[in-house]
Amino acid sequence: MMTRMILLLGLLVAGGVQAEPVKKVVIEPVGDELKFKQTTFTVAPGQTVQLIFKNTASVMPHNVVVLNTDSPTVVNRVGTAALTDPDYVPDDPAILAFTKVAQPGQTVEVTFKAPDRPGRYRYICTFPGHYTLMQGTMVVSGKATS
Ligand SMILES: [Cu+2]
Repeated sequence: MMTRMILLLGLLVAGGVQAEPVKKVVIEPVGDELKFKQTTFTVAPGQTVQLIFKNTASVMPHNVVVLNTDSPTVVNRVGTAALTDPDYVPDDPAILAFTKVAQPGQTVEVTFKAPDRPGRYRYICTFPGHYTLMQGTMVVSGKATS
């Protein structure tokens, strides 16, 4: 009993340093449409993000590619380059993080550190033909977690 209490106390102390060290975000598509159901989510500057993409579609493969910008020019550049890339994720310095392509029914995930700079960051699906419609915004705001 005593040991258990000490252990619990230790966990509380360790957990008290950061309120929410990891932000878990779950994203799904809207049926078989070229749309994310979650078109926005908010994280703290520098926060660790665990992004889970559940492909609930019945025929469409999708992925999630998070960019370090909200620029439509960059969205076009990455989306266009993805068309000819074997994995549909081009080598581009604007890509902050990406999941693998999830086939219908598959779940994929990626863990990454959010930018330190508050702002709006676009995420897109780079499966061919999807990026112009399949987009969302990661908002970085508030107090840094570290
Ligand atoms: Cu898609």
